[in-house]
Amino acid sequence: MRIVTVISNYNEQGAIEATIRDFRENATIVSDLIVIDNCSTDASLELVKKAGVNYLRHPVNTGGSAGVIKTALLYADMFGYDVYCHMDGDNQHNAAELAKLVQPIAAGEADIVIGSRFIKREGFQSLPVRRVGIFIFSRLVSALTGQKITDLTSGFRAYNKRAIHFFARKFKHEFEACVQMLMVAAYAGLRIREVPVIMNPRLTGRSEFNLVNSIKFPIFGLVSIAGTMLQRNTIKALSHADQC
Ligand SMILES: Nc1nc2c(ncn2[C@@H]2O[C@H](COP(=O)(O)OP(=O)(O)OP(=O)(O)O)[C@@H](O)[C@H]2O)c(=O)[nH]1
Ligand SMILES: [Mg+2]
Repeated sequence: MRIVTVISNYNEQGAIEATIRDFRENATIVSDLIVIDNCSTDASLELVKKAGVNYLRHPVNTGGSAGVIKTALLYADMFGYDVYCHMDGDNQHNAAELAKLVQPIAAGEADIVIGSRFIKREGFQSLPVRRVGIFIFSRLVSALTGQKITDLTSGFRAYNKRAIHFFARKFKHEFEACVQMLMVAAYAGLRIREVPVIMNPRLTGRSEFNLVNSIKFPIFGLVSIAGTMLQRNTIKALSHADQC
């Protein structure tokens, strides 16, 4: 099984070296590593180069982390990887737990595996206001898709070949990585599974979660739920189509 782990980086000069070091020292899976840089303006890309890691750089910032995931899915599909593991560049995810994400895929039990911090409820649990939002939207998406999800904003995920190919070649629309991506995946017949993980607090840099986004995310979340429900049959048909 060929695995690629992608570290998503946007202005993570305070954490990217530690994230790379964590992967090199603690990952127990055999995996290639690449950093996808979303047009950082700080010194983080220089640190990636200094660490000698392969990298791709977007020529413009895509305005959010989903852009990196799209590039990663295309990259994994193009180079024929069986699994794409995703880690954030802010050192919130633990490379030692990558094996837990890959295990259900290797066993043929899941197409997308999410590392959830809300199963064992250990480690960083996010800010209270955000936790409430994650809880409500996770419940809503679970009810609408019939797949149990507790941590739909977790970026710590693994995708198998079927999931990679679907999002890289068949579903060509823009998507945001939380609500919409998981609903689309479920409607496409992809099996989503969660495993318990421990996350760390963000110690440096700037979060994607800020006052504007805390108002925007729930509104966008509801709009994407409604929009994705309307596309349900099209998504199903796409998942059965052979052609790109
Ligand atoms: N803010 C932001 N982050 C991006 C972007 N592109 C990639 N990222 C990366 O996406 C990852 C997730 O973003 P975070 O802001 O940490 O989101 P989060 O983990 O949900 O929020 P926190 O728990 O507050 O860290 C980080 O590794 C970022 O470096 C972008 O355009 N904007
Ligand atoms: Mg983070």
